Amino acid sequence: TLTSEELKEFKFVRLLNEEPRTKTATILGTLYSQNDSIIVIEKLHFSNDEYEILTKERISQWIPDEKNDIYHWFNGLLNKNEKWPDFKIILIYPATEMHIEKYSYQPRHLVRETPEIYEKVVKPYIESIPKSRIQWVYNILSKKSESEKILLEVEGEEKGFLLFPDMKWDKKTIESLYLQALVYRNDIRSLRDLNGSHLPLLKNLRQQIHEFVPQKYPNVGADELRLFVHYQPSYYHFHVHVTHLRNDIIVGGISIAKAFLLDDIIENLEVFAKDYYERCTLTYVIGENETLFLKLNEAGVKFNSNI
Ligand code: M7G
Repeated sequence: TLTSEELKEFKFVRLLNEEPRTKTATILGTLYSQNDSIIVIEKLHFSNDEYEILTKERISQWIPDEKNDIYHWFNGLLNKNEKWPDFKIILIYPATEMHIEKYSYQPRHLVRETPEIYEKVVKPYIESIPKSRIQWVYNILSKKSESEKILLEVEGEEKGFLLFPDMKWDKKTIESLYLQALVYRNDIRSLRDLNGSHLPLLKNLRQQIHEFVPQKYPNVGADELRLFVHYQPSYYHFHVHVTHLRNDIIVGGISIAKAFLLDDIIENLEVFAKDYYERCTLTYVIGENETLFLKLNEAGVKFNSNI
Protein backbone atom coordinates (compact mmCIF):
# COMPACT_ATOMS: atom_id res chain seq x y z
CA THR A 1 0.00 0.00 0.00
CA LEU A 2 0.99 3.58 -0.56
CA THR A 3 2.21 5.43 2.48
CA SER A 4 0.75 8.72 3.54
CA GLU A 5 4.00 10.42 2.52
CA GLU A 6 3.62 8.99 -0.97
CA LEU A 7 0.00 10.06 -1.14
CA LYS A 8 1.03 13.63 -0.43
CA GLU A 9 2.41 13.58 -3.99
CA PHE A 10 -1.17 13.53 -5.28
CA LYS A 11 -1.63 16.63 -7.42
CA PHE A 12 -5.09 18.08 -7.84
CA VAL A 13 -6.20 18.40 -11.47
CA ARG A 14 -9.92 19.00 -11.24
CA LEU A 15 -13.06 18.20 -9.35
CA LEU A 16 -15.10 15.53 -11.17
CA ASN A 17 -18.13 15.52 -8.92
CA GLU A 18 -19.35 16.48 -5.48
CA GLU A 19 -22.40 15.29 -3.62
CA PRO A 20 -23.13 17.55 -0.68
CA ARG A 21 -25.78 15.22 0.75
CA THR A 22 -23.53 12.16 0.85
CA LYS A 23 -20.57 14.39 1.78
CA THR A 24 -18.41 13.01 -1.00
CA ALA A 25 -16.09 14.66 -3.50
CA THR A 26 -14.52 12.93 -6.49
CA ILE A 27 -11.22 14.46 -7.55
CA LEU A 28 -9.06 13.80 -10.59
CA GLY A 29 -5.34 14.14 -9.98
CA THR A 30 -2.00 12.69 -10.81
CA LEU A 31 0.34 10.58 -8.75
CA TYR A 32 3.96 9.89 -9.73
CA SER A 33 4.80 9.78 -13.42
CA GLN A 34 1.73 11.80 -14.30
CA ASN A 35 -0.59 8.82 -14.07
CA ASP A 36 -4.23 9.86 -13.84
CA SER A 37 -5.69 8.98 -10.46
CA ILE A 38 -9.11 9.45 -9.01
CA ILE A 39 -9.82 10.04 -5.36
CA VAL A 40 -13.28 9.59 -3.91
CA ILE A 41 -13.27 11.21 -0.52
CA GLU A 42 -16.15 10.85 1.91
CA LYS A 43 -16.69 12.44 5.32
CA LEU A 44 -17.21 9.69 7.85
CA HIS A 45 -20.22 9.24 10.05
CA PHE A 46 -19.98 10.20 13.72
CA SER A 47 -19.01 7.03 15.52
CA ASN A 48 -21.34 5.45 18.05
CA ASP A 49 -19.37 6.00 21.21
CA GLU A 50 -18.88 9.62 20.34
CA TYR A 51 -22.52 10.66 20.69
CA GLU A 52 -22.47 11.00 24.43
CA ILE A 53 -19.56 13.37 24.40
CA LEU A 54 -20.37 14.98 21.09
CA THR A 55 -22.47 17.91 22.23
CA LYS A 56 -20.71 18.39 25.54
CA GLU A 57 -17.06 18.10 24.74
CA ARG A 58 -16.45 18.03 21.04
CA ILE A 59 -18.40 20.99 19.74
CA SER A 60 -16.33 24.07 20.23
CA GLN A 61 -18.83 26.59 18.93
CA TRP A 62 -22.53 26.86 18.14
CA ILE A 63 -23.40 29.71 15.80
CA PRO A 64 -27.11 30.59 15.97
CA ASP A 65 -28.71 30.74 12.55
CA GLU A 66 -32.47 30.94 13.00
CA LYS A 67 -35.30 30.31 15.44
CA ASN A 68 -38.99 29.68 14.93
CA ASP A 69 -41.19 28.69 17.89
CA ILE A 70 -39.60 25.54 19.38
CA TYR A 71 -37.24 25.04 16.42
CA HIS A 72 -33.77 26.52 16.60
CA TRP A 73 -31.03 25.98 14.09
CA PHE A 74 -27.29 26.47 14.34
CA ASN A 75 -24.11 26.07 12.39
CA GLY A 76 -21.14 24.87 14.31
CA LEU A 77 -17.49 24.18 14.55
CA LEU A 78 -15.99 21.01 15.94
CA ASN A 79 -12.59 22.56 16.02
CA LYS A 80 -11.99 26.20 16.97
CA ASN A 81 -9.46 26.63 14.17
CA GLU A 82 -11.89 25.59 11.47
CA LYS A 83 -12.43 28.27 8.83
CA TRP A 84 -16.07 27.47 8.13
CA PRO A 85 -18.78 25.50 9.94
CA ASP A 86 -18.42 21.76 9.66
CA PHE A 87 -21.88 20.83 10.79
CA LYS A 88 -25.47 22.06 11.04
CA ILE A 89 -27.73 21.37 14.00
CA ILE A 90 -31.50 21.53 14.35
CA LEU A 91 -32.55 21.78 17.98
CA ILE A 92 -36.16 21.10 18.99
CA TYR A 93 -36.73 22.54 22.42
CA PRO A 94 -38.91 21.74 24.16
CA ALA A 95 -39.69 18.56 22.19
CA THR A 96 -43.03 16.77 22.63
CA GLU A 97 -43.70 13.04 22.61
CA MET A 98 -44.77 13.47 18.99
CA HIS A 99 -41.36 14.81 18.03
CA ILE A 100 -39.61 11.93 19.76
CA GLU A 101 -41.74 9.51 17.76
CA LYS A 102 -41.23 11.32 14.48
CA TYR A 103 -37.47 11.50 14.86
CA SER A 104 -36.96 7.93 16.10
CA TYR A 105 -36.11 5.07 13.81
CA GLN A 106 -39.28 3.11 13.15
CA PRO A 107 -40.35 0.25 10.91
CA ARG A 108 -42.57 1.52 8.14
CA HIS A 109 -45.62 0.08 6.39
CA LEU A 110 -47.68 0.77 3.32
CA VAL A 111 -51.28 1.88 3.74
CA ARG A 112 -53.90 1.91 1.01
CA GLU A 113 -56.23 4.68 2.01
CA THR A 114 -59.66 4.51 0.37
CA PRO A 115 -61.98 7.55 0.55
CA GLU A 116 -63.96 5.62 3.21
CA ILE A 117 -60.88 5.07 5.37
CA TYR A 118 -60.05 8.74 4.95
CA GLU A 119 -63.51 9.83 6.15
CA LYS A 120 -63.69 7.33 9.00
CA VAL A 121 -60.17 7.45 10.42
CA VAL A 122 -57.83 9.97 8.81
CA LYS A 123 -60.01 13.08 8.69
CA PRO A 124 -61.10 12.86 12.35
CA TYR A 125 -57.44 12.34 13.28
CA ILE A 126 -56.36 15.47 11.36
CA GLU A 127 -59.19 17.46 12.93
CA SER A 128 -58.11 16.40 16.41
CA ILE A 129 -54.62 17.88 16.03
CA PRO A 130 -54.32 21.08 18.06
CA LYS A 131 -53.55 24.18 15.98
CA SER A 132 -50.77 25.09 18.42
CA ARG A 133 -48.70 22.30 16.95
CA ILE A 134 -48.07 24.33 13.85
CA GLN A 135 -47.34 27.63 15.54
CA TRP A 136 -44.19 27.85 13.44
CA VAL A 137 -46.33 27.94 10.27
CA TYR A 138 -48.44 30.83 11.58
CA ASN A 139 -45.24 32.61 12.65
CA ILE A 140 -44.03 32.50 9.06
CA LEU A 141 -47.37 33.55 7.57
CA SER A 142 -47.70 36.47 9.98
CA LYS A 143 -44.01 37.35 9.57
CA LYS A 144 -43.26 36.88 13.25
CA SER A 145 -40.40 34.51 12.41
CA GLU A 146 -38.06 33.94 9.50
CA SER A 147 -39.45 37.04 7.76
CA GLU A 148 -36.05 38.26 6.58
CA LYS A 149 -35.56 34.95 4.77
CA ILE A 150 -38.71 35.07 2.66
CA LEU A 151 -37.67 34.77 -0.98
CA LEU A 152 -40.92 35.39 -2.78
CA GLU A 153 -44.25 36.72 -1.69
CA VAL A 154 -47.25 36.31 -3.94
CA GLU A 155 -50.27 38.21 -2.63
CA GLY A 156 -53.85 37.03 -2.87
CA GLU A 157 -56.26 35.18 -0.61
CA GLU A 158 -56.97 32.49 -3.15
CA LYS A 159 -53.68 32.09 -4.99
CA GLY A 160 -51.16 33.71 -2.63
CA PHE A 161 -48.19 31.97 -1.06
CA LEU A 162 -44.76 32.53 0.50
CA LEU A 163 -41.56 30.88 -0.67
CA PHE A 164 -38.74 30.47 1.87
CA PRO A 165 -35.78 28.17 2.68
CA ASP A 166 -36.64 24.89 4.38
CA MET A 167 -34.88 24.52 7.72
CA LYS A 168 -33.12 21.46 6.30
CA TRP A 169 -31.21 23.62 3.79
CA ASP A 170 -27.91 25.31 4.63
CA LYS A 171 -29.01 28.19 2.35
CA LYS A 172 -25.91 28.07 0.24
CA THR A 173 -25.22 24.64 -1.30
CA ILE A 174 -27.18 24.85 -4.55
CA GLU A 175 -27.15 21.08 -5.15
CA SER A 176 -29.09 20.59 -1.95
CA LEU A 177 -31.48 23.50 -2.48
CA TYR A 178 -34.64 22.94 -0.45
CA LEU A 179 -37.45 25.51 -0.35
CA GLN A 180 -41.00 25.50 0.92
CA ALA A 181 -44.00 27.22 -0.64
CA LEU A 182 -46.62 27.86 2.02
CA VAL A 183 -50.07 29.01 0.89
CA TYR A 184 -51.90 31.75 2.78
CA ARG A 185 -55.30 30.06 2.72
CA ASN A 186 -55.95 27.64 5.52
CA ASP A 187 -58.76 25.59 4.02
CA ILE A 188 -56.59 22.92 2.37
CA ARG A 189 -55.44 20.29 4.83
CA SER A 190 -53.62 18.05 2.40
CA LEU A 191 -53.53 16.42 -1.03
CA ARG A 192 -56.91 14.78 -0.22
CA ASP A 193 -58.64 18.18 -0.13
CA LEU A 194 -57.41 19.29 -3.55
CA ASN A 195 -60.02 19.60 -6.30
CA GLY A 196 -60.56 21.38 -9.60
CA SER A 197 -61.21 24.70 -7.86
CA HIS A 198 -57.58 24.72 -6.70
CA LEU A 199 -56.12 24.49 -10.20
CA PRO A 200 -55.51 28.28 -10.47
CA LEU A 201 -53.61 28.17 -7.15
CA LEU A 202 -51.52 25.13 -8.09
CA LYS A 203 -50.70 26.38 -11.58
CA ASN A 204 -49.86 29.86 -10.38
CA LEU A 205 -47.58 28.42 -7.73
CA ARG A 206 -45.79 26.22 -10.25
CA GLN A 207 -45.36 29.00 -12.77
CA GLN A 208 -44.13 31.58 -10.25
CA ILE A 209 -41.61 29.15 -8.76
CA HIS A 210 -40.35 28.09 -12.18
CA GLU A 211 -39.81 31.75 -13.10
CA PHE A 212 -38.43 32.97 -9.80
CA VAL A 213 -35.96 30.28 -8.73
CA PRO A 214 -33.77 30.34 -11.89
CA GLN A 215 -33.66 34.15 -11.62
CA LYS A 216 -32.65 34.05 -8.00
CA TYR A 217 -30.18 31.16 -8.42
CA PRO A 218 -28.80 31.45 -11.97
CA ASN A 219 -27.22 27.99 -11.91
CA VAL A 220 -30.57 26.30 -11.43
CA GLY A 221 -32.93 25.66 -14.35
CA ALA A 222 -36.70 25.30 -14.01
CA ASP A 223 -36.25 21.74 -15.30
CA GLU A 224 -33.92 20.97 -12.39
CA LEU A 225 -36.57 21.60 -9.76
CA ARG A 226 -38.70 18.91 -8.18
CA LEU A 227 -42.02 20.27 -6.88
CA PHE A 228 -43.96 17.83 -4.74
CA VAL A 229 -46.26 17.43 -1.76
CA HIS A 230 -46.10 14.84 0.97
CA TYR A 231 -48.89 12.49 1.81
CA GLN A 232 -49.16 12.20 4.72
CA PRO A 233 -47.48 15.50 5.52
CA SER A 234 -46.34 16.22 9.05
CA TYR A 235 -48.45 19.37 9.20
CA TYR A 236 -51.81 19.97 7.63
CA HIS A 237 -51.57 23.43 6.13
CA PHE A 238 -51.03 23.13 2.39
CA HIS A 239 -47.39 23.48 1.32
CA VAL A 240 -45.26 22.41 -1.63
CA HIS A 241 -41.68 21.18 -1.35
CA VAL A 242 -39.21 22.57 -3.90
CA THR A 243 -35.87 20.79 -4.20
CA HIS A 244 -32.98 20.58 -6.62
CA LEU A 245 -33.03 17.33 -8.64
CA ARG A 246 -29.65 16.44 -7.24
CA ASN A 247 -31.02 16.57 -3.75
CA ASP A 248 -32.63 13.18 -4.15
CA ILE A 249 -31.51 11.21 -1.15
CA ILE A 250 -33.39 12.92 1.65
CA VAL A 251 -34.35 9.85 3.63
CA GLY A 252 -37.92 8.91 2.84
CA GLY A 253 -38.94 12.44 1.99
CA ILE A 254 -38.49 12.20 -1.75
CA SER A 255 -39.38 8.55 -2.17
CA ILE A 256 -42.36 7.13 -4.00
CA ALA A 257 -45.44 6.72 -1.78
CA LYS A 258 -44.50 9.80 0.24
CA ALA A 259 -43.78 12.45 -2.38
CA PHE A 260 -46.44 13.23 -5.01
CA LEU A 261 -45.31 15.38 -7.96
CA LEU A 262 -47.15 18.68 -8.34
CA ASP A 263 -47.21 18.16 -12.12
CA ASP A 264 -49.05 14.86 -11.73
CA ILE A 265 -51.50 16.36 -9.26
CA ILE A 266 -52.36 19.16 -11.69
CA GLU A 267 -52.69 16.64 -14.52
CA ASN A 268 -54.98 14.36 -12.54
CA LEU A 269 -57.29 17.23 -11.60
CA GLU A 270 -57.31 18.82 -15.01
CA VAL A 271 -57.36 15.85 -17.38
CA PHE A 272 -59.06 13.14 -15.37
CA ALA A 273 -61.46 14.53 -12.80
CA LYS A 274 -61.96 17.61 -10.69
CA ASP A 275 -62.71 15.31 -7.74
CA TYR A 276 -59.84 12.88 -8.43
CA TYR A 277 -58.39 13.11 -4.91
CA GLU A 278 -61.78 12.81 -3.27
CA ARG A 279 -62.37 9.49 -5.00
CA CYS A 280 -59.00 7.81 -5.39
CA THR A 281 -57.24 5.33 -3.14
CA LEU A 282 -53.92 6.73 -2.00
CA THR A 283 -51.04 4.40 -1.21
CA TYR A 284 -48.42 5.74 1.16
CA VAL A 285 -45.75 4.81 3.65
CA ILE A 286 -46.35 5.36 7.34
CA GLY A 287 -44.13 4.82 10.37
CA GLU A 288 -45.19 2.40 13.10
CA ASN A 289 -44.84 5.02 15.86
CA GLU A 290 -47.07 7.54 14.19
CA THR A 291 -50.37 8.25 15.91
CA LEU A 292 -52.18 7.83 12.61
CA PHE A 293 -50.76 4.34 12.24
CA LEU A 294 -52.15 3.44 15.68
CA LYS A 295 -55.56 4.90 14.75
CA LEU A 296 -55.62 2.93 11.50
CA ASN A 297 -54.77 -0.23 13.42
CA GLU A 298 -57.45 0.43 16.05
CA ALA A 299 -59.98 0.83 13.26
CA GLY A 300 -58.89 -2.54 11.89
CA VAL A 301 -57.51 -1.14 8.65
CA LYS A 302 -55.33 -3.79 7.09
CA PHE A 303 -53.08 -3.36 4.11
CA ASN A 304 -55.22 -4.58 1.26
CA SER A 305 -53.88 -5.08 -2.23
CA ASN A 306 -57.30 -6.02 -3.62
CA ILE A 307 -58.88 -2.61 -3.19
P1 M7G B 1 -43.93 17.89 5.68
O1 M7G B 1 -44.31 17.45 4.33
O2 M7G B 1 -45.05 18.39 6.52
O3 M7G B 1 -43.30 16.70 6.43
O4 M7G B 1 -42.81 18.98 5.53
P2 M7G B 1 -41.88 16.23 6.88
O5 M7G B 1 -41.51 17.10 8.06
O6 M7G B 1 -42.17 14.81 7.26
O7 M7G B 1 -40.96 16.40 5.71
C1 M7G B 1 -42.46 19.88 6.50
C2 M7G B 1 -41.23 20.63 6.00
O8 M7G B 1 -41.10 21.85 6.70
C3 M7G B 1 -39.96 19.83 6.25
O9 M7G B 1 -39.19 19.74 5.08
C4 M7G B 1 -39.26 20.63 7.36
O10 M7G B 1 -37.85 20.58 7.26
C5 M7G B 1 -39.78 22.03 7.17
N1 M7G B 1 -39.84 22.78 8.44
C6 M7G B 1 -40.32 22.31 9.61
N2 M7G B 1 -40.25 23.32 10.55
C7 M7G B 1 -40.67 23.15 11.92
C8 M7G B 1 -39.73 24.42 9.96
C9 M7G B 1 -39.44 25.75 10.43
O11 M7G B 1 -39.66 26.14 11.58
N3 M7G B 1 -38.91 26.61 9.50
C10 M7G B 1 -38.65 26.22 8.19
N4 M7G B 1 -38.10 27.11 7.40
N5 M7G B 1 -38.94 24.97 7.74
C11 M7G B 1 -39.46 24.08 8.60
